[in-house]
Amino acid sequence: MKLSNDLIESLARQLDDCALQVQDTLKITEAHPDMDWDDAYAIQDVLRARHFARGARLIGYKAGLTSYAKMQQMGVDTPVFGFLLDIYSLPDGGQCQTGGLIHPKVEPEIAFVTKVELKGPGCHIGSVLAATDFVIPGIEVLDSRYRDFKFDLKSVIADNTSAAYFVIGGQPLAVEGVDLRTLGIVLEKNGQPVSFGAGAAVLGHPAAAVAMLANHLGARGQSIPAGSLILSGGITEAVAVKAGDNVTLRVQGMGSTGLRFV
Ligand code: 0L1
Ligand code: MG
Repeated sequence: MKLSNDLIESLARQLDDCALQVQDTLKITEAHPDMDWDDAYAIQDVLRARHFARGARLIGYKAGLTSYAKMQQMGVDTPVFGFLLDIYSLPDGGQCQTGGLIHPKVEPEIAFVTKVELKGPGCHIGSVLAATDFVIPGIEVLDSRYRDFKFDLKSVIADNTSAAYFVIGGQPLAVEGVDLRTLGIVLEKNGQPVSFGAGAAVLGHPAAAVAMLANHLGARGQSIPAGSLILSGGITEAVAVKAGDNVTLRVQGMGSTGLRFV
């Protein structure tokens, strides 16, 4: 680690304040170019502890930047991982308040719900499928705290990978009943299809992203508990939204989920 504990605390507070005050900031590596991966995840850990102190609860994890479309969109070359809290969850078909967000975007995802603990190292697609209770369509609402979504990997990890909200809905399916690689998706904004894709866009198989997450956590002495919700990453690039927009994700054989931005 390159940063002091005090600096890690202060950077987490800076990012937390940005979210609470709906203000953006420059990516933190501008001022701290020497920070390393452990520093980035340590800042994320402090951010999570600040949420816990306010009463939020951990409900799962997310993998981000897991598709080549997203990596290309954001100019990076490797996935990142973050946490999901109960306060990020929105009701299916419900409202998302844009007043509390800086510059929201949405992305279509396959969400996994686990039935047994997943602990790396050594997790692979097979272990993830064996540990999955069901998969379900999900839309993640991203809101980077960085100006114009301009960040590098360490900055975005510290910022909990731009997590803001998510919705899941439609038809949950057991993984035995679905080939997640060929699963087709359509994301609609205001009734118009705006992006299309298939599950294989996420690292060849969305379960590969969950395996990477389990191995990442395992390297830090952590695991994915049974009953966790995991967002496996955007299948397409993210789409900007504003108040007045309606967004629907349709997933082949799994129905749809959606949000209204107000
Ligand atoms: O879930 C994601 O893929 C987000 C990772 C962070 C990058 C972004 O804000 O788009
Ligand atoms: Mg995502």
